[in-house]
Amino acid sequence: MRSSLRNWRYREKTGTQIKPEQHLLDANRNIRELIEDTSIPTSVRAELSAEFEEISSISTKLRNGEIHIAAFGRVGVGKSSLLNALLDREVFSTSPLHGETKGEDRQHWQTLKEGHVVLIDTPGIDELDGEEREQLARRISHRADVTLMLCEGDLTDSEFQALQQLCHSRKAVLLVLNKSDRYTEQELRLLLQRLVERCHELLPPDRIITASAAPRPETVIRVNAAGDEIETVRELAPETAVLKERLWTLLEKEGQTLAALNAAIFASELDEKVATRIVAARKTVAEKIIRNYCATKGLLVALNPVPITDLLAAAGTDVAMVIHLGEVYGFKLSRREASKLLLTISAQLIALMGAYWGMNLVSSALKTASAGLSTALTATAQGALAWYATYLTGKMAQTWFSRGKSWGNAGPQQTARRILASLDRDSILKTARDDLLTRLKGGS
Ligand SMILES: Nc1nc2c(ncn2[C@@H]2O[C@H](COP(=O)(O)OP(=O)(O)O)[C@@H](O)[C@H]2O)c(=O)[nH]1
Ligand SMILES: [Mg+2]
Repeated sequence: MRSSLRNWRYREKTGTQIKPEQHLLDANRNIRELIEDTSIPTSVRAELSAEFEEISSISTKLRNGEIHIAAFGRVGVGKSSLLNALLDREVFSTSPLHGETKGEDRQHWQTLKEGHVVLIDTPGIDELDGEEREQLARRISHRADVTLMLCEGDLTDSEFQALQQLCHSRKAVLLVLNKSDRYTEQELRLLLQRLVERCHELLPPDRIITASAAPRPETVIRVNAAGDEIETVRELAPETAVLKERLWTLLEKEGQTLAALNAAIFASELDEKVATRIVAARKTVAEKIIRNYCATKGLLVALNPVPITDLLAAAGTDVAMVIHLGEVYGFKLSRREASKLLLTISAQLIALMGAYWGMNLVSSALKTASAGLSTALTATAQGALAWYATYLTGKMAQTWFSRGKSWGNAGPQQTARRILASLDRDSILKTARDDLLTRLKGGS
C-alpha cells in the first residue's frame, strides 16, 4: 500500500501526464488497499476511526462518480441561497438570521456524463460561539472537489485567510461575490477589480465571479396619468448564469480528475497519519513489553543473585523479549537470530559500561534501596541492575527493529551510546527498585 501511494505521489511530482481515468483507478485502488490493509493494528484503526469512515465514504463517492461542490463562507453571505439558485428549488434553508445552516446538507444537482454532481451546504465560518460548526465547515470544504467561497463585499482578513488556506490545499476554488444586486454597476466593477487584485496570487481572474442568489425585490415607483405615485414591487430572478457556465466548464473538463485527485490526496494524508500512528503504537507496546521482561528478569535475579557481569549475558528471558519485540515490528525472529542480536547488544553494553558497571552502578543501586528491608537490600539492588540491563537490551533491540532490522548508519556502538545518553540511569534504577520491591512485597 505505502509503496503504491509513494508511486502515485512520485508521478504527481514528476508531472507525467496521466489520463483522468488512470487517476480514478489509482485513487480507488489506493483507498481500497488502505481500507483492507490488515497490517494496520486495530488500535490504530480505532484511533483513526473517523478518518477510516471518511475514506469509506470517499470510496463510495468515487465508485458512484460523484463530484462534490461545497459552499463555504461567512454566515449570511448567501451560501444556502446560492445553492438553491443553482438547483432552482428551495432545498437548503436560508434565513436573514445568523446561523440557519447547522450541519452538513447535501443535494444531488445534475448528472454529468456518468457521474453526479452533488451540492453541499455548510454552516458559516466566523460565527460567534460556533467553533465546532466552523470546524465542520472547514472539514467539508477541505474534502469537497470544488469549493465555492462566497463573500458579499471586499474580503475581510479572516475571509482572505480562509481563501488562502483553501487555495493552498490545491482545491479547485471559485470566489463568488454574492448579493451583487446591492451594488451599482460601477461599484460592482470596482469591487471585482479589487478582488482580482487582492487574490491575484491565489486565483486566476476567471475564477472570481459575481452573482446574486436571492436578490431583494425591486420597488418601482411610477407616476400615473393622474399624477399619483404608484409603488410596485418587482421580483428579481437570481443571477447565476456566469457561475453556472464557469462551473460546468470546470467540471466537464476536470470533474472526475478533481474527484480522483482529491481522494488520492486524502488517501495519502491518511496513509501518512496511519504510518505515524503505527510508529507511536509500536513504541507504546514495545515499551510495555520491555518493562514486563525487565520485571521478570529483575525478580529472577533478586531471588537468585548472579554475578553482576553475567547480567548482560544473553539469557532465556532476553531471547524471549527480543522475539516478542520483533513481532511488534512485524519481524519473525528465530531463537538463533535473537541470540545473535543479543550477543551484539551485550558486547556493546559491556564495552560501554565496563568502567562503572561494577562500581558506580552498584553503589547507585544500593543507595536507592530503602532501609528497613535490609535482608532484601542486596538482592533488590542486584535485581534492579538486572532490570536496568534488560531495559537497555530491550531499547537496543527495539531500535534495531524500528530501523528495519538494522543499526543504520550509526552502527551498534553509536546506537548504544545514544541510548545510554538519552536515559536517566538513576531514575530508571529507582523505578526498577520500586517495581521490584512492590512485586516482592506483593508476592506478584
Ligand atoms: N440582497 C440579497 N440578499 C441575499 C442574496 N443572497 C442571499 N441573500 C440573503 O441573505 C440572507 C442569508 O442567506 P443564507 O442563504 O441563509 O446565507 P448563509 O448563512 O450563507 O447560508 C438571507 O436573508 C438571504 O435572502 C442576494 O444575492 N442578494
Ligand atoms: Mg446557510
